[in-house]
Amino acid sequence: MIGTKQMGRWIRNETVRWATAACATAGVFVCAHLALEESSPKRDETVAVSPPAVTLWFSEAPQMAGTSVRLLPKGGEPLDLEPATANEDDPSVVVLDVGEKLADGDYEVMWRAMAQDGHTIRGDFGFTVTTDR
Ligand SMILES: [Cu+2]
Repeated sequence: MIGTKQMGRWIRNETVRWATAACATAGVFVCAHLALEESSPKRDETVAVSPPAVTLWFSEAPQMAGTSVRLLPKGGEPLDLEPATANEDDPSVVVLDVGEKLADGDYEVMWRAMAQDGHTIRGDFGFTVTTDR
């Protein structure tokens, strides 16, 4: 005979197991709870002013220990910048200070974020800086 208490624990364990399995099956790019919702610059955006920062809005606060953002000219080496940081008021917002004026051209943002449960998601997107017009 299984007690009600044990049953409750069993259901909880099964729920955790299934949630974990769903995340794992979907692969590293999809995690049900952590996702990139918005960015600045946006994907494929052309900006007329060199952006002072690359900002990523996530669906929840990632673990910064497993989160990184790199900015690189298309086909080039990542720019040597200070590591991205979480916004103090809203830790689901991750900011990479650019700190220097970007030359006109195509750029790529490569990011990785670790969810509170340890799952890692990653992605990349590009934007273009065109100031001479
Ligand atoms: Cu997860």
